[in-house]
Amino acid sequence: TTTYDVIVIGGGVMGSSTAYQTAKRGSKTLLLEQFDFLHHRGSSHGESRNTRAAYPEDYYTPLVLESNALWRRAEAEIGYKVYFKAHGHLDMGPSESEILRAVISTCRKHSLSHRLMDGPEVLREFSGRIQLPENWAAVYTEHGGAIKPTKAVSMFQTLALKNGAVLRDNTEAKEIKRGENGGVLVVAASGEVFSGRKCVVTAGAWTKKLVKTVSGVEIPIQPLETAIHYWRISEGHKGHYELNGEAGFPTFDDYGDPLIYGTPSFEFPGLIKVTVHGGQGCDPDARTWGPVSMLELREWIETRFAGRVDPTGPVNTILCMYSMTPDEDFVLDFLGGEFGKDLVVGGGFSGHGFKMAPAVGRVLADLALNGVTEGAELDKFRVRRFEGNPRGNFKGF
Ligand code: PYC
Repeated sequence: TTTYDVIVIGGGVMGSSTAYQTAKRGSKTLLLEQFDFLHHRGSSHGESRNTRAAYPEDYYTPLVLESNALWRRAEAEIGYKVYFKAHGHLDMGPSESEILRAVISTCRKHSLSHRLMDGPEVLREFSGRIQLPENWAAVYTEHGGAIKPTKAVSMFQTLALKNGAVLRDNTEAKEIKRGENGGVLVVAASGEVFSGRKCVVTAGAWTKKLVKTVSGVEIPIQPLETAIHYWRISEGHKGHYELNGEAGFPTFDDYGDPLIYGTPSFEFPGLIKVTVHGGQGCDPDARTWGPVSMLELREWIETRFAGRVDPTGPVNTILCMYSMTPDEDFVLDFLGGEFGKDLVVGGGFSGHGFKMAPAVGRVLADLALNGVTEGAELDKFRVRRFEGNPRGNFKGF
């Protein structure tokens, strides 16, 4: 039987990017997905994911900047685009807030050119389309854009395949065990057994369940059901108000409570994405698919867009899942225990990881193939940072 160099479990964006990386380096790679490839039950489907480099947590910025270059490289290899630039990115928050200070400090640390603007400046810069509350300010950087998620996953899978990877969907990993001569054995629900020297688990909202089943280790990665809402842009005197990238509209994060974020209008003409960060705790195998509250969004839209977006209700909604950790930082680490360095976990992307998938794939491939990596502050991403507090202190979900 074949022994793979690397078996990647989970064919969402992180697993597909990892499989692309390992296959491109000449490693015999198997990518397993429990459902159909490009399914809509996880966190990697839909029309857009934001990118931004000016993170309050400065250790994400290098991963974003590296990913921006890697998105371009993968696009060149496949021959189509998945990354679309907006007119920069705007972070809004109370003028004296810790979070805006942190964003500015990140910009300085990583030499990102940025502009701090007060309310009237924001109104002028964005032609009266964004209105801040009193005593609020905003930080503008050029690094804003959106990635087409389903297309991006398909791109990585195709590139992995072109580089010799084997891709299997509708193959659920039920068990991961030690092989007799080292390495790992992955047992599928069908009973089929796959042998690998290394294994990478990138199972998204199923990561906690799978890791617990195979090792007893409970990583506090809480699946959340979330909804991404699209709102109708009102008619201006020349048709729809232009809230797209070409007309100078940014991606944005509003650091109020709750955190509200969105993209310019480019995916569905005449609609703009405005949505809330977070969601409701769920079992990924028993979801409610239920209604999600959006009261706070209506009021936000009414005031922030100065009447240019219809606040009555979203006209389109896409359901999705988060894999939330208590500190909203990722998990990129060896599982340890009996698996030592042979089982790597990439999970807990907490609703903000997609943009970094190329760098995450690079890091997970490094860990699996070389046992070490650089360019990522792994101390922030350790499995064991939750020890002694296995349920974590979730930030309010
Ligand atoms: O990925 O930029 C992001 C984001 C912001 C809020 C939720 N996700």
